[in-house]
Amino acid sequence: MADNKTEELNRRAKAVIPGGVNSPVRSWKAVGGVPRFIARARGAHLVDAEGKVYLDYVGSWGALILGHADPHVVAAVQEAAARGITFGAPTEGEIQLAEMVRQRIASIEKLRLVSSGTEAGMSVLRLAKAYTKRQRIVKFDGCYHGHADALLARAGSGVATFSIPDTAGVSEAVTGETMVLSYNDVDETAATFKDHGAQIAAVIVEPVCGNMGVIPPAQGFLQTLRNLTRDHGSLLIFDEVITGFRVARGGAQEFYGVVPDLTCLGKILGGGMPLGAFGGRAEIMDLLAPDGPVYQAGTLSGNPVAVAAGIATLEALDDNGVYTALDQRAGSLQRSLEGILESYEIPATVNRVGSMATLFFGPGRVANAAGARRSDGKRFARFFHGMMDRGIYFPPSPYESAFLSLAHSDADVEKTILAVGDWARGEGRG
Ligand code: KE4
Repeated sequence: MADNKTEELNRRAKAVIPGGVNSPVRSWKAVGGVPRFIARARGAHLVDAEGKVYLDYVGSWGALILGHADPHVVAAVQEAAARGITFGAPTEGEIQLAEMVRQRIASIEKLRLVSSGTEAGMSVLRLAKAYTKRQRIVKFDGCYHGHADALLARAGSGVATFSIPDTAGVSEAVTGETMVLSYNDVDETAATFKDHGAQIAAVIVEPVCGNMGVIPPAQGFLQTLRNLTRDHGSLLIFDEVITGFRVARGGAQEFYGVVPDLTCLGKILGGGMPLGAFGGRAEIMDLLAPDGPVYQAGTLSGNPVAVAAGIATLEALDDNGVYTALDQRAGSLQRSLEGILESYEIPATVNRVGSMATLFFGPGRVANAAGARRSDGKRFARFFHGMMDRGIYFPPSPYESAFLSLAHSDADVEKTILAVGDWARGEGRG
């Protein structure tokens, strides 16, 4: 239960901020209860306004692969800020970060820095439509690419492949050119291209879905998207806002060996500061203003303080073995949790790619959005609060990824395993 300081902050917040939060998932609406207000954090731990300490598996939704307040990142931010916070003019740091991204992700010959993943997704679609001179976009149910209007769409009813708005305030005129298919459904995607391929500007996909919980791509799914888009003159866009620099140094495209035409980046790219990017082949990117006809802009795009945080973060990820270490520690946690839950006869499955994972409660595997929606949200809510009571902060939604950082220790993993066992003992008694 939240104490009165948290209740008081929540009351004040709701008086001046819609829902008391600046992004809906922070409201704990999916799990109930009162969200904690965070006062400070370091490494793998958060401290809330009551002074309570939590082991953090949210990591600011995946941005903090180094952990909170990493000393090198903080120092880089402080030094950059002391030189000036924003200039509205080009800086050498923006070049350095762009060169570092290109060195890690070879498909990105040129990139444009923006201030969020939403801006990256919105801008990359405009660019893809201009390049192909087509308007139709394919996305997948359960994948999230930020809140640009055309992307807030869900599959239409019946055989209709054209989507309907998934939010108030957006008209069918806006989502009417967006086709929403089922993630990992190769046959449906092939059939859609057979009937509509000549009108499809691009497919945008999370190469590892992180927004319906973690759903890895089925064997061959990404390669099929690559083949279909190439065969029909469409562009393949990997939304690597989560997976970029998370699942491998070169992102999911390195991990799976499938190369898109365009890529969206965010989160880790900025080390937790507001930074996103989109990039790809120069012949496509050169369509952007000022040289090309596709307008895209931003007052704080490539902000020097955010860029400094990003450079420090990517440099820290160059240490040999960081991805192996993350994968091994996350794998150990996954096997332990699956074993504990099975021993208490609590049906559950952990979907994991590297250091991003989701615990789904319920029988069977989860391979798409429909499967994720069938999972037991009530049991997840009990799990979430059971972990909070034991000082462990999981994402407050069954449709999000948990993240392990380089700041998580073996002792942190052991504490988590013991806490889950303690919770499962009580839960297992029903
Ligand atoms: P932002 O506009 O929130 O920086 O990025 C949008 C975005 C784009 N693409 C992917 C794959 C994403 O996961 C996101 C944002 N992720 C969510 C959580 N899954 C951010 C948390 C929030 O909305 O508060």
